[in-house]
This record gives sequence, structure tokens and C-alpha cells, in this order.
Amino acid sequence: MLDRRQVLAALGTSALVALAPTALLAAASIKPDDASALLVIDVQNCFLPGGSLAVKEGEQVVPVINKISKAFSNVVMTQDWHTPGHVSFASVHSGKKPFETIDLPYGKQVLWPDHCVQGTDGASLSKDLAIPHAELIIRKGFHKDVDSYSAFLEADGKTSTGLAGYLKGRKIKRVFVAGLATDFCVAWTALDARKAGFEVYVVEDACRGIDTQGSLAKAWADMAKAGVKRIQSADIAASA
Ligand code: VGL
Ligand code: ZN
Repeated sequence: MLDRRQVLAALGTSALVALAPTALLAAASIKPDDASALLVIDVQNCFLPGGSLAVKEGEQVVPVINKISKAFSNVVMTQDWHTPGHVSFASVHSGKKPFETIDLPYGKQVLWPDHCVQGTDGASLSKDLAIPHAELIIRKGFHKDVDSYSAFLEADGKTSTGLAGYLKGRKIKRVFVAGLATDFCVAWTALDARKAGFEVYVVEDACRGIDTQGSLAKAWADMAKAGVKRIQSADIAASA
């Protein structure tokens, strides 16, 4: 068997020099193109510190998202946009508390504190987002009896938000998902994007999770199985 030194000697200095630039560039190797879109999921006051469904460290995604957004010519943002008394709120189910689950006609539903009520300050996008070139804001969860974690399909599994049609109409092939929360709206959006035929990347350090009843580990396992690529913001090259 050859040892490491013998292999290096066999390769020769010129081979090592030729390999080096590739290794250095690998840190930021993904270049978003015009067929790529960044989906910024639910960076809204209710999910940030002081909000009614605050995600731990949620505010830390904002500078990361602002930075990577500069590499994208297409940015779409989403807003969770519930009616007052929405079916996903624990407060409308007597005897139920937030983070408990119930069975609804479309399946199991986690119950949440009241959050992201249409037109309220809690439903507003973070004032610290700095993405003036974002081209579309899509609202979801606005049907009183149906939740919608996913930016593509409501929780009944069949009502479309129209996002897949929009992206296909704009000839988008790849979506990069960032925002809140990793294990709910980000994961469901990523999984539905795969089902709709997109190449999908989740930017891990541009997301934070809620993690209730093992939801975060399950979300990453489901995404891996579906072929979602898990990347870091440093993997994305600085400009489009
Ligand atoms: C979300 C729970 C309830 C999210 C929205 O944005 O991940 N999570 N509604
Ligand atoms: Zn919600």
C-alpha cells in the first residue's frame, strides 16, 4: 500500500497546484442564476423576539437573509396571514393549549398561540429585512378552516396558493428556502417545491426552528429523503 507521502510524491507538485484553486473555491460554489429564486419564509414580527410565537434566535436569520438576497435576481417573500379565530389557534378549541394537536378533516393539526392575524403589526414583515428587489409577497393561511405552512399548497393538500404557477411562468427551476420556521413553514415549502418539480436548497443558517415534539429532526429527515439539498449561506457565491 502507498502511504500519503508516496501518493503526494506520485501526484507531483503540478497536480497539487492544479487542485488547490478548486478546493479554495468550494466554500462558495453555488451561483444563483436567472432560473433561481430565493424564497424568504415568514420573517414576521410574531415569529421574532417579543412576538406571540417567537422562534428561538429568529432574529439571527435577518442579516443572513439580507446578505444572500443580493446574490438573487428573483426573491419571493411569504407572510403567514390568518383570519381572527383561525382554526390553527389553540384559543378557538375549548380545553386545548398551544402545542397540543387535534384531528381536523385534513389531518393532524398542531395548535398555536394566536399569531399573524391579517393586518396586525405581528403579521408585518420584519422592518429589518432589507430586500427592496423582492418581486412578490405571497400570503398563506388566510382560509379560516385550513392552515398553510407551505407556500405552495394549503394543509388540505390540494388548494394551491398559485406560487408554483408563478415560478414556472417566470421559468424558475431552482428555489433556495430561508426563514422561519425550519421545521414548519420552511420544511413544508421545501417538500412541496420538490413535489412541484423544482431543485430545492434549504439554507440552514438562514433558518431557525420551533422544535416541538421532535419536529426539527423529523423535518430534516423528511427533506433529505425528498432530495432537498441542505446548504449554508457561505456556500452561495456573493453575486448573481
Ligand atoms: C409557522 C407555525 C404556525 C411557520 C406558521 O411560519 O413556520 N409555524 N404558523
Ligand atoms: Zn400560522
